[in-house]
Amino acid sequence: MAHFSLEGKIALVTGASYGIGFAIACGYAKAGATVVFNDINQDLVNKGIAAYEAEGIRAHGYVCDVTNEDQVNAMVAQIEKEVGVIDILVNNAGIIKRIPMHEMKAAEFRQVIDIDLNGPFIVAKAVLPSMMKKNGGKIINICSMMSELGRETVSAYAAAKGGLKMLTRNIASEYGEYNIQCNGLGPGYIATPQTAPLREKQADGSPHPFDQFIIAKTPAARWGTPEDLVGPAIFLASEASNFVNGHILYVDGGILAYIGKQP
Ligand code: NAP
Ligand code: GCO
Repeated sequence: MAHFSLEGKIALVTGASYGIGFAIACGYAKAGATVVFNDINQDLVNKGIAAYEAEGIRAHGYVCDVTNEDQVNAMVAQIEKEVGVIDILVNNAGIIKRIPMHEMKAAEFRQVIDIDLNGPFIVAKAVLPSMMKKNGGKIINICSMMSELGRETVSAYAAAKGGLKMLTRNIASEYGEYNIQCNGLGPGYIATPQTAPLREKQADGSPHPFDQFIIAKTPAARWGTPEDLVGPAIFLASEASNFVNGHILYVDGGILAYIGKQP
């Protein structure tokens, strides 16, 4: 359907050598977009390019740390020169540090905020001028359950993702008149390298307690997969969402709606 087509569009997905970003970028390519991605070092970029090729996708990869404004500005200029003006930005790159707040160093807190909140600001700021000039664009920020909820050990991540929710709403507010839509995608608990520690089997082979906890908290009674995010991500990147702005689309199997199964 034309509404959901990304034909002729150029999409930059940050931190997309693997994981959620990679799945979204593959979905965008299959919907017709030209895929551009960055990652933190050449090794990851090379691995990413090979992974896209294995999917039959010719992706453009760049080494760029999203927290470094000079690197980001140089990357966007290089993309515009080599590929074209970016139509769709997905701020996906992110980290998490699971440390009890009273034990977390300020430098560790700052690092999470820098990558998960300052990074999306820097990259969105870099792509806005061209989107404003062509009077159109899509910015999609990868938020989280922690944009709404807290839990033990993730103070920095929750602060960053809560801030990212409001940055999303502010970009929507400030740039809607340029036909730029900025929305958030809020994944639930997704099986990727980032959550692997929460799913590791116990020494006796039993499931990780957190694994069981998430199953009980999710009406769908399963972890999400990166592929569960692809359709919603295409929706937010396509013309089908041209009047959706400042919205956080949670793709969580129902976690936020559910008190949880009685033990
Ligand atoms: P992941 O597997 O850890 O992948 C994150 C990617 O971002 C990696 O390629 C990572 O590179 C890259 N990255 C980290 N710091 C970067 C920087 N400074 N500049 C550029 N790239 C950088 O994570 P994921 O599970 O796919 O998550 C992707 C996004 O979804 C994150 O924003 C995460 O917070 C969010 N999210 C994840 C879940 C979940 O359950 N998995 C749920 C909700 C939201 P390295 O390999 O070098 O670290
Ligand atoms: C955690 C998890 C979560 C997920 C995701 C949930 O430790 O609680 O890593 O934060 O990554 O953000 O939406």
